[in-house]
Amino acid sequence: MTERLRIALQKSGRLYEQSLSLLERSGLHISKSRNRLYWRVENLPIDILLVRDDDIPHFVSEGICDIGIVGENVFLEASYSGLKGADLTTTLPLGFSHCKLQIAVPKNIAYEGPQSLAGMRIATSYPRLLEVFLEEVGVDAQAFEMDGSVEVAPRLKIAEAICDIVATGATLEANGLVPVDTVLTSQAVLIRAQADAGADKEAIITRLVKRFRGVIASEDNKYIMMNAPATAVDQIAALLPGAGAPTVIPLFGQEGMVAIHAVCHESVFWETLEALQEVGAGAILVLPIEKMML
Ligand code: PRT
Ligand code: ZN
Repeated sequence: MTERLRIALQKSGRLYEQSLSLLERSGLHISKSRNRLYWRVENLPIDILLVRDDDIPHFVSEGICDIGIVGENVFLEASYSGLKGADLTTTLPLGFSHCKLQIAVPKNIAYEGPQSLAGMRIATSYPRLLEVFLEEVGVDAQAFEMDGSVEVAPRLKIAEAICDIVATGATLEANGLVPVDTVLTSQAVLIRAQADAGADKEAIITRLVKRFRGVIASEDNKYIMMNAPATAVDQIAALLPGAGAPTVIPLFGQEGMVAIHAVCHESVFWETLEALQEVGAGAILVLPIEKMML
């Protein structure tokens, strides 16, 4: 019997919905029992464990799960802090939950580079990542660990600066703080142990990673079609964002006119469509791509 692969997912929170959606769009039929700890995949030998995101690196390191989806920030902090079991590695960046781990100081502080942090206490939930950063820039400052509400630390005089996750920047602004340095740029990643998981599990991991890549690629890619005079093909090909050689097909009954089809590997903006129209393209359609196998 094939050994079942175990995936660790965040139980609830910022990663949950997109992690689940990635699995479902990769063709996993998940039987979502009321028990929100453990779900079974019906059509593949996979089980899903729903846990707090901070537990995910530890579960994978200790072999309770084979792979996991977690923010790179949490993965690296856990790795730097020392894992009890196997060393881990990132297999694939997943393209969601983008954020930055940034150092921020009160607006009124004159910041002239990392040396301005010398002697400061910096509140953070990521002390190891902060210490590595401080070491790299050669600044002697103290990481002060807090579990949450890091952004209030300067106001409460607990610390002079903070090092926290920033997405839109609204939390910093609401607390009179400005970002001054970036410790890490992060997104959700797929993690696994560096060691071989055995033939059965390796085969299913390889299949999953291939499907994940396909789902991620299909999000960034669009299929574009239009009609145009044959004389405009070169100009049109040059305008298509991130497209390979387009397919050019003669239009029946319309001398000198062709249909042009292409897959664009980047976003297609309105400005591109306007530019295409200016060089003679008409009936332009931009379609989403449901699946890709690269
Ligand atoms: O309960 P559990 O422990 O599983 O979840 P959690 O509360 O520890 O984590 P969660 O769900 O908040 O975040 C999971 C992951 O999402 C993080 O580890 C990051 O990789 C990623 N992520 C993306 C974020 C944010 N965006 C984010 N904005 N994590 C946290 N924030 C917080 C940040 O701490 C700060 O308080 O949002 C605030 C800043 O947001 P802006 O938009 O005001 O800048
Ligand atoms: Zn957490």
